[in-house]
Amino acid sequence: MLSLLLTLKILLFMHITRVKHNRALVFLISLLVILFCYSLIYLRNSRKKYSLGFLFYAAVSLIIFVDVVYYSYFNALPSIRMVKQIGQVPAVGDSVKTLLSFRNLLFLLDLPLAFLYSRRKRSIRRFNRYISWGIPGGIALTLVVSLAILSRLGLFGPVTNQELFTYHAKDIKKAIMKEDIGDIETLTGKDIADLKKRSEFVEGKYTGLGKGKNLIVIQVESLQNFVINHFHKGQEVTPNLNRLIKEKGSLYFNNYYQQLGRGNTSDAEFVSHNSLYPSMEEPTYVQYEQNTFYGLPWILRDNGYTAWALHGYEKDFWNRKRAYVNQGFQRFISQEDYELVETIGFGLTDGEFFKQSMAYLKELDSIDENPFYAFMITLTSHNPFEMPERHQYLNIRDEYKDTLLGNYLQSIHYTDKAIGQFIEDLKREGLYEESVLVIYGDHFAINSLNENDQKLMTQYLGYPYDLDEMLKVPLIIHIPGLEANETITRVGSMLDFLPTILNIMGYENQKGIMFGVDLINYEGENFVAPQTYALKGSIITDEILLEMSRDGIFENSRVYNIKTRELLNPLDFIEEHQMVIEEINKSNYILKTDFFAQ
Ligand code: GP9
Ligand code: MN
Repeated sequence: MLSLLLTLKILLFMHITRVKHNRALVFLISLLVILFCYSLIYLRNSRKKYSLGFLFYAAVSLIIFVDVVYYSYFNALPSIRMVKQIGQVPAVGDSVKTLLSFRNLLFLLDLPLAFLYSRRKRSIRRFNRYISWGIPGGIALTLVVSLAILSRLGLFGPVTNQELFTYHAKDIKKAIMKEDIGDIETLTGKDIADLKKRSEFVEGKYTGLGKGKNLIVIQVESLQNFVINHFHKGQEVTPNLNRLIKEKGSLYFNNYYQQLGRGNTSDAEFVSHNSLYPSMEEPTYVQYEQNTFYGLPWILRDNGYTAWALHGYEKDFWNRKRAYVNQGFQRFISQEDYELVETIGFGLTDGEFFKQSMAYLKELDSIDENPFYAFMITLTSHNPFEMPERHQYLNIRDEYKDTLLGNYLQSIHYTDKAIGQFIEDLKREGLYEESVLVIYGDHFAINSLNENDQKLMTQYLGYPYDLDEMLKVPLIIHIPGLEANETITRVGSMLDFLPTILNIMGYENQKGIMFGVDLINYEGENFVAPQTYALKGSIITDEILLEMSRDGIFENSRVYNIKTRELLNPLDFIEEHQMVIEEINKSNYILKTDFFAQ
């Protein structure tokens, strides 16, 4: 009975995690594992077998539940290494709640009934040794032979990437094998020279205009690019950002992508500061907390700056407090340094965060004669974007009221207002003209891989809401004293932030290796290599988006022309696909070997 229910749950799991290719084989492997475990349990001659049967059922149900909840947000299955991050779940409680759809909860709801069922009184049937060992043995053999055949057919990876039991078994094995140094053996001298050449400092447009100025970077929670210059019912959603973009001295990058791994928001920070790919095993701030880095805070410090980070939430979230030491921050102003006079969702509101941060910026400014680097992370516009009425300033169209989109527009509008006020305050304090001001979004707000949201957004925007629109965040750099105003349309990502901002600030990266390029002065072609939402091997260029197939078979990938939406043949892009995998592997090698410590 329980084995039958579990089989149904597997089918639902396959549906939710969108197993598209080799469905029958994926199902077969799951079925064999279930049959094996249940025959092993039920063909025993012990009274305990019913409790054991229930325990197995409950454990697998729980694993599937965690998988589908994780999948609903990240569009990937979780890694066992993420268990360490479990402590963060209460903090993101509201966001998790939105993922607890009835469909996801189904996996747990029947457990009490299953428990009662397993406690029923029944007579124990006796099995002889041949049956109680022979049947599970036979199934195990079939399973092993099936896996061997799959491997022969080159289908082992494609099936086990999608199949519940083997995915987790592979993941656990990987987590245990500590000596794993990634997918490449070494970085050759040529690799290093090529990387350095690509991100080298060249005198060009806007070079050094920020030299001697402060740098204030605001990383905005869930700020997506589509809200820029966007009107809802005649109301400007982000009037303050739009005004900043139009100002003299502003550069607006409108084809700029998020670049995240397992660390979400904290990876936006990590990648922007270090120009390295984030880890897909654990949040980089956790896994590589102790590594030596040489990113933006360090480089600025080596040029006399003092570097502080400011964020109105708990200092340990995403392991920030500990990771910031090796990232190069000298002080972290966190929740405990603010008065929690007004909170929404996670904690301190952006309005209060900016208001109270001004005193800290002044303190930072007064440390010495040298300029400072302030890295500020906002919080309020976090999923599920529910704002109290007093902060709902937009009049939302009826059909979008209380939808994720309607709520998001309200909350990002609120954050824009808070930023507008902060800019006014910077002007009043005389800091605006003395500082290069950078604003960018950390990641998307609305998931295009969720069918309902995708439909809602496509209908709302009037064009297909696909991965490209979802993964795009705005980057705005304001350079005081610059007469020009420019919108930079070439493709780029957070990986390119460090070389780009260093060139503007006029400081070279003397020691590091950067995987990004200077988006203003680099003359070659650029690309984006996502690993989350679109799996490793995916690539976005100025022309196309290649979404790597979830089963790992390249031919099953989807490629489309970003402008015309025309579908293209993936085989025409195999070189690009291999190149991005190499790039990521090289970057992983840097992290795994603690390269900058040598
Ligand atoms: C919390 C914040 C949110 O400090 O940065 O992180 P997220 O849930 O968006 O990754
Ligand atoms: Mn975030």
